[in-house]
Amino acid sequence: MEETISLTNAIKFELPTLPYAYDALEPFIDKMTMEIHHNKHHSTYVTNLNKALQEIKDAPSSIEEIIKNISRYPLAIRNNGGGHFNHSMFWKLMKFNGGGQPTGKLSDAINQAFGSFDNFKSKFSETATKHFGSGWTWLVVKNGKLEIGATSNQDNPLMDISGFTGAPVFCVDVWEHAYYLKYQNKRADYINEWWNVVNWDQALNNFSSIK
Ligand code: MN3
Repeated sequence: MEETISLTNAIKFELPTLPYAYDALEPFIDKMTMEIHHNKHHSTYVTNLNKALQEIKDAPSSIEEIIKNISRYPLAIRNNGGGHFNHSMFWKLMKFNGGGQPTGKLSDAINQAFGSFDNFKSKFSETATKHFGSGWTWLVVKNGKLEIGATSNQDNPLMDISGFTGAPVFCVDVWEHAYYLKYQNKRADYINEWWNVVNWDQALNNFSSIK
């Protein structure tokens, strides 16, 4: 008897609405980059994640469950699930009239771990600028301490196969698709301008929700 895999059993993800207009991050991140990044790149990760999940017999209940147990899944789910998870986090970490500095407990923790906000900022920028190829730069909590690190492709520090692990507070996308239209090969310039759109309230929310 042929085994029937119910496709309705598979969890289906949707492209989240951007929490601001495509031109809200101008002039630091241009409207066309945001449109293509959200409506083409992120959208394709969601489509391909849903497609890949149809092959999975025991449907996972959430994206977090998939990410944390990623070694059990095929590469298509690692790439597209990571893509969906990372971008969903990244959009919220930017806003119109962003920038400035972190506040509250996050500010204290950054000062404690890196000496000052400026030290943190230059170390984070350096990691993001020097990361070879496509990937992400992260601020994470690991063993109760803040750490900066990078992952390649769409890997996330919560993934059980990641070379850099921790609970993410904050991230920046350093794939060329995130900046090439406006900044071409000048990733350092993109990072430098990107600080102007950071949503520190959201970073504090993320930090506060880590147990
Ligand atoms: Mn991207």
